[in-house]
Amino acid sequence: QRVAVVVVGAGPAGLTVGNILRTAGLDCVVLETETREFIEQRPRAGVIEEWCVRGLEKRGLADTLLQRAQRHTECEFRFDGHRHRLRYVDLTGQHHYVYPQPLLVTDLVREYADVRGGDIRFSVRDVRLHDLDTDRPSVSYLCPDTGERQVLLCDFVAGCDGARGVTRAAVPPERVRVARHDYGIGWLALLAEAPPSSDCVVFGIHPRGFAGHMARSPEVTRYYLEVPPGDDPDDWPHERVWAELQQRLATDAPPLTEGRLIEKRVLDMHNYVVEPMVFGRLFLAGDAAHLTAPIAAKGMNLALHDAFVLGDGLVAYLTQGDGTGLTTYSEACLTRVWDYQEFSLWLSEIYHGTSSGDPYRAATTLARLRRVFTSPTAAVAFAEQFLGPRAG
Ligand code: RFL
Repeated sequence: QRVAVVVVGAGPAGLTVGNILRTAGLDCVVLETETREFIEQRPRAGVIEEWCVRGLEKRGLADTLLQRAQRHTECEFRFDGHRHRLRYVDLTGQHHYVYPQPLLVTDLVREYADVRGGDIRFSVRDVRLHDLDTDRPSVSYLCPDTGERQVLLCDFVAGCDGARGVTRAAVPPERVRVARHDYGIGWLALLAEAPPSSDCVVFGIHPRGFAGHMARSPEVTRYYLEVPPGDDPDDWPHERVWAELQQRLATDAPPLTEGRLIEKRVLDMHNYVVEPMVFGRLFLAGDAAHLTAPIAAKGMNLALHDAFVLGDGLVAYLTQGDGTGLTTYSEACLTRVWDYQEFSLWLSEIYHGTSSGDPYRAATTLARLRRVFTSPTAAVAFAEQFLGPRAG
């Protein structure tokens, strides 16, 4: 079988590329190792920036999101036992949308497969990429029903298979530079069956470690606790989790509303960036090309930015022979990727400096944080990075 583009991975990046290609009437196949049910329920991101929502809207992909997402206009830092609110909407005119990633994936799958008639193959096994540095690349995989190897000939491959996929590994090591950063800390990522305990995102900066509170829906709240990297989630039973959250987020605010923990996993916080994001006919997008630990809630936003640039670039080339978008793809994406990487690093020091055990780092962290609440210029600088580029 021959198609214009094979998209590997049905996450936010791959599904957005697929949708953009289908709108232009181009043939593509999306390959996904998991089932549809699984990807429509996998909990992850929730915070989407305004420019990103506008990008989805422009491509006809935000109807349900705009009906159902919550709009957030401020955030709260808790330190020194007090609450400090930052109304970022007043500083930037922008707000955050909160819309759980599984809902966005559900919308994107439905639009791609059920509305735009796109070809998507779930539960595929052993995906392999071939002849990427020729103009006749191909992708093969084992069919889940028959176990036979299927081959898809194509013009381009979009590598959108996330941090643990295979496409990044198909690039010869001498053709890329991989820059890595390990924060040396872990986060216990939790989902609680409990209504949010605040009307906005809350960051607890505490000598015992960072704690975060993020609404996901009226019934479900995401929490984070800084823990030693590699900690075992089983060492964090219900009582210990809630005692630690109550302590690290304690102020004059009412105690947190507790609930059953429906997800509990330890993330070892690290970042990487692959440069360039292109090898021959393979274009990497999203977490396959760069990872940002969820410190600043940027990963899915970057994945969608890549997808917009890549989808538009592929359409321009395949329908009009205009290769500009593909030639500048890597550079256009990496500028934003590095900007967000730097902000994550900056924010990480605020979150984790106080609990580092180093009194010098702890005191400079608090100085940095106080500056955001005493200098209007510092507040605007923070808000601009936190919200991302102005929506066009
Ligand atoms: P995904 O979402 O990982 O999708 C990749 C897809 O590829 C499939 N796959 C394969 N398919 C075919 N062949 C193979 N060999 C394959 N190997 C894997 C996978 O099953 C999957 O379906 O990557 P994509 O599209 O690049 O999207 C990236 C985002 O998912 C990620 O950056 C965000 O979840 C990061 N993130 C957040 N980002 C935000 O912008 N805002 C947030 O609030 C936010 N919160 C988070 C987060 C990530 C978290 N975790 C779990 C690390 C919170 C958490 C806890």
